[in-house]
This record gives sequence, structure tokens and C-alpha cells, in this order.
Amino acid sequence: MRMTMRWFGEGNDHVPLHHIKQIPGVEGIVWSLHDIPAGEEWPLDRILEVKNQAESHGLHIEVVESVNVHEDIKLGLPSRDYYINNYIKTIEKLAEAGVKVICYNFMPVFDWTRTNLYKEMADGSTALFLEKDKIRDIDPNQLVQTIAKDSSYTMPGWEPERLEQLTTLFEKYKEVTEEDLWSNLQYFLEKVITAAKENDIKMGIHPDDPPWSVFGLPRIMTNKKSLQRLLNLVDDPYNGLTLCSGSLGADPYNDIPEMIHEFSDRIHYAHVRNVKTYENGDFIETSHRTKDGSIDIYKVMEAYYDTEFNGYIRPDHGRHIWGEQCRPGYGLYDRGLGIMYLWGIWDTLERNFTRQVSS
Ligand code: DNO
Repeated sequence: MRMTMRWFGEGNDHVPLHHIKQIPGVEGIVWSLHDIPAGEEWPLDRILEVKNQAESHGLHIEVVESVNVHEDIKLGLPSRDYYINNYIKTIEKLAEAGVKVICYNFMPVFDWTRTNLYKEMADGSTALFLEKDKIRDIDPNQLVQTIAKDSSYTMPGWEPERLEQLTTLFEKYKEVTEEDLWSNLQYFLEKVITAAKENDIKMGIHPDDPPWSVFGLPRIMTNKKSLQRLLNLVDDPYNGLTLCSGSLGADPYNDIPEMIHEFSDRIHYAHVRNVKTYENGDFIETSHRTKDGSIDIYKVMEAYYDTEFNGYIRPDHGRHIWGEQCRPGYGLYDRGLGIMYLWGIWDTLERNFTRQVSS
């Protein structure tokens, strides 16, 4: 496996590259041009700027997370061809800079969603928390009105300045069913995978987080069956997965090690983190350690080892510990601990394998 760490860019991430470089075994950063709106073509000079910054610390930029997909593509509007064309031009530029994997998602309106970004844990750390019923079937228009009236009632992604835009988007998604979203995804992939292949860049879709509908919006990348369907939409190795243990693992019915075995040849990029799930569907993000959450991270790593995983991997969200002030989920400390835990498991698996072979 090829260990990486997410980095949000100079002036945008409190973690400097030289700190990332000091984490054992990290060879590259996972990055993006976060200030460029979804749908716009990325300028080559901006891409090369990040490449130079990373390389001056001995780190590569082979994984981009994400090149975001414009809502018009997800909605299947006539303007989608323009945005798909920009997406393809961005792929070509990224290839020029040596990028090998693009992670993206197809979640309408919101990316990952939580109801509390700083939920206190028993040890005094804080972590990302989701209360399922608070957001599952709630009428988004009612929520918009509540937030507009009382600005103390906000949720991540629902900042008052976004409300107008959100209302319009919700309106547009009213008629979009899950099947519509599937066919819009297929339309996108049929065009983009050809370009990705020509440019030797593997596409890895990120599953929906949480893996169920929120605010009544359709969500389709939620379980083994849907991952299989995605891979069949364009049956080509360049159409692959970012397998995120924490996103899929929020649903206790998802068996992550089983998915790793099933889709091993199409997993280009792995996100590993743990979550503790509760009977009512709520979940909280814990340390990466198996004992702290509901996902058997040992078994996840064993599945990657057994399938000879040679793709990119990163620790995912961490808790906020040791008083660190950071972006929610993206502190240095707990992700650094996470990386060492993943290496600990991996190195032990490797040592045991070597011992078995030589005895
Ligand atoms: C959350 C991340 C996601 C991921 C995107 C990929 O921390 O895992 O935001 O980057 O969904 O498009």
C-alpha cells in the first residue's frame, strides 16, 4: 500500500508539509484546488504550483481529492455537456502533472454530512457525530425556514449565506429519483472514463456519507450492490472505487472486508477510519483502533493485505485531541496516530507472512 495524507493547501491547512513528511511512511499528499468552483477547468499553473510545493518536501501529488462534479451533471441538465467538457480538460492537465487517481463523489448538494462536528467524548476529545433521525426525512424547506429565522440553529453545510442557493437546489432535485441519478452518473462516466483512460488516470468514486438519503435527497452509492452496479456502468478498470471504510461502515450491514475482497481489482484508493454505530442509526467517529469503534480495522487491513493491495491509502477523519485547533476531522495528531496503527497492522501481517513462508 502507498500511504498518503490529505492536505488542503498552503494557507488553507494548518498542517505544514514538513510535518506531514515526518509521519513515517507517508509518500504523497492527497490534494485539491479548493477555491475553484465545481465545473470550472483547473489552470495548469495552479496544479504545478502544488506539485512544486509537495515535491520540495519529497512528497508526490498522485491522488486528487476531489475534482468535484457540478450539480448540473448530477441533475442531468442540458448544460451538463459544458461542465463535463471542463472536467475532461482538467483530467488532461492533471495527467500532465503526473496525477494517477481522481477521487470524486456523486452526492447531490452535500458532501459528507454530520449533525455535530465537535461532539465531546468521554476522554475529553471531540469528534464528528451524526444523529440519523435529525436529518433523514426532514423537509429541507422547513429546515431552511427554521435556520433563516434562528441563525443559532445551523448545521455543517447550512451556513446562512448558503441558504438561498440551497433552496434553489432543493427545488431542482424535487423531481430527481434515484434511477435518474444513476442514469446521470452513467452519462457522466461514459464520457469521462474514456478521457481518464487515454490519460492514464483512474477514477475512484467515493461512497455516500452517510450511506443513506439525507434531507430527502437521493443517494445511490451506499452498499455492495450499488458499488457493483457502478462498476458495471462502464466495465473498465479506469472506472473504480475509493473504498471508504467509515462512510460505508456507518451502515452495520455493510461488510467492509468482504467488499475489499470482492472489488479488489477496482479499488484504486482506500480511506480507512473507524466509527462507532448505535442501534438507532447514530454514529460517532472514533480513533482508528478496532477496539474503539464498530469496524474491525484489523480485518479491513488484513483484507487489503490478502488481496495484495498496492493502491493509495490514507487515514481518514480523526478526533480532535491534545487541544489541536483544526478543520473538523482533519487534525494532524489523531490522523498521525491512525497512520501508525495502520502501519502496525500491516507490518505485522507482512512479518507473519514472511515467517510462514520461511518455516
Ligand atoms: C470527507 C471526505 C469526502 C471526500 C469526497 C470525495 O472527509 O472523505 O469529503 O473527499 O466525498 O469527493
